[in-house]
Amino acid sequence: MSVIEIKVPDIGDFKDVAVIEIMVKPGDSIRLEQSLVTVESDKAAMEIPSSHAGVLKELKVKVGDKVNIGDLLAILEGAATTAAVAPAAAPAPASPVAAAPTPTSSAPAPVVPAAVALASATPIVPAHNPTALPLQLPHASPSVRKFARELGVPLNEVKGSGLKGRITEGDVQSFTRSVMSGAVQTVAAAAQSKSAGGSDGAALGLLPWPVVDFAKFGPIERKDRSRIKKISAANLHRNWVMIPHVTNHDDADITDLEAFRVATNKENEKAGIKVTMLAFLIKACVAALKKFPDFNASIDGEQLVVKQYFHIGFAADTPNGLMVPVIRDADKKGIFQISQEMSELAKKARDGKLSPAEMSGAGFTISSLGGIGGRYFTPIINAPEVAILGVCKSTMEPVWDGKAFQPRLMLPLSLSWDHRVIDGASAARFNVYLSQILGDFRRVFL
Ligand code: CAO
Repeated sequence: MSVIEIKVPDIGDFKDVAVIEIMVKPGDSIRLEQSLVTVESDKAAMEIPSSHAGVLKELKVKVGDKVNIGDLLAILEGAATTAAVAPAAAPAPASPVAAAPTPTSSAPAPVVPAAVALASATPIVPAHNPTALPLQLPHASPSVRKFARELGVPLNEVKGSGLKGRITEGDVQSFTRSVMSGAVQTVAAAAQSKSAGGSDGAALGLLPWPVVDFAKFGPIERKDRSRIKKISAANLHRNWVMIPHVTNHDDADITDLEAFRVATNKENEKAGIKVTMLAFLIKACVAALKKFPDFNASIDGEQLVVKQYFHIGFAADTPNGLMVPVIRDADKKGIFQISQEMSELAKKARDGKLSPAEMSGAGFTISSLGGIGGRYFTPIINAPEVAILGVCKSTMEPVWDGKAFQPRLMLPLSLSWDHRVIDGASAARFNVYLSQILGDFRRVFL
C-alpha cells in the first residue's frame, strides 16, 4: 500500500478557481479517473478526476476553497496506477443558450443503480423546479448530467441544493424518488395528463385544486361531462395557458347593413333563404384578413405560416358543447352560399354529425353571441390560429355625428389576438377596418 497525493492537474489558464462541490468522502473506494471535486471559474465548471485508484484517506479541500494547478486535493492509499487526466468541463450556467445542449463527459459517472437510488430510506424532499426556463442550462457537473440522462431525469426541472443552486447527484436522486412516489410530476407528464383533460397544476408550480365536499353545504347533483366538453376543455385550457392573449374591443355601425339584410331576407322569404349578420361578418373578415394577412397565420417554430386561403371557423353552441365548423374558401363564396353552408354545418354540429374535415383547416374564427345577448367578451384563440373575433348583440345607441345624436345600430366586436404575432396597433387597425366595411359594405369590393 502506498500513500498517493492527488493534485490539481493543468486546468488551463484559470487561477484561483473555487471548489463548488465535493463528490467523494474519506473511506470511499476511488476508481481511476473518478471525479473527486468540481471547481468553477467565471467561465466554466470542471470536474477534477482522480489520477489514481485507491481508498480516500483525506480530503485537503472543502467547498469554497480556491485552488490552482499543483494544489493538493486529496490523499489516497492504494495501488500506484496513474493516468493522464484532464478535467471534464461543462459550460457555466450564467449564460443562457439558444438550445439546451447535452454536454458529454469524458469522466466516468459514479455508478448509482436507479433501483438503489429509489429504494433509499431518505425522506422525500421534492426537488422540483418546473418553472425553470427551458433554455437555461441547468447548473450541474458533467457527471451529474450523465447520471440524470441515464435515469431520464429532466435536469432543468431539478432544484439544485448545492452552492449557487448547483444540482447535485443527491438532488437528482431525490427528484427521482419524488416522481416515483407521486409527490411531483414532470412537466412532460403533466402536459400529457392535461391534454387528456386533467387539471393538475403541479407542472406550473400551482397549488393543488381545492377538494371540497360540496354536499356538506347543501344538496348537489353529479353529472358526467360530455365527451365534446372534455375535449374542448383540454384544448381551451392549453390555448389559454400557452397563447399570450390580448383582446381589443370596438363597435361597428351596422345600421345600413342590417336594413339591407332585413330587406334581402324579405325579398327571398319565399325561396326560404335567411341571411344572418354572421354571413356578412365572415365576408367582412375575409376582406380584413386580406388587408392584414398576419391575422390569417400560424406560428411554426421560428417561422410564421401565412395562409393564402380564407377558411373561416365559426363557434356553434350545441347541446353537447362547443364545436367549430369551418366555411372553406369564404373569399370565393357569396353571402347566400355562406349562409346556406353555415346553417347546414350548424345543424350537423347540433346533431353531432360533423366530420373531422368539416372542423379543420380554419385560419381565423368568429364566435358570435349576437343571437343571445351581452356586450363584449374575451374569446379564446383557437390554436394554431392567432386571432379570433367575438361578436355580441347589436343595440340601438345614440351616436354623435358632430351636430346631434343619431340612433345607430351598433355591433360590439371583441378581437382576441396572439401577442407573439400581432401587436396592439395592428389589432386596432384590424378592428377599425372591419368596422368601416361593416359600416359600408361596398368597401368589400375595393
Ligand atoms: N345582433 C343582434 N341580433 C343578432 C346578431 C347580432 N350580432 N346575430 C344574430 N342575431 C339574431 C339573428 O338575426 C336571429 O334573429 P331572428 O331569429 O329574429 O332572425 C337570432 O339572433 C338568432 O340567430 P342565430 O344565432 O340563430 O344565427 P347566427 O347566424 O347569428 O349564429 C350560430 C349561428 C350557429 C353561430 C349560433 O346559433 C351559435 O351557436 N352561437 C353561439 C356561439 C357560441 O357559443 N360562442 C361562444 C364561444 S365561447 O364559449
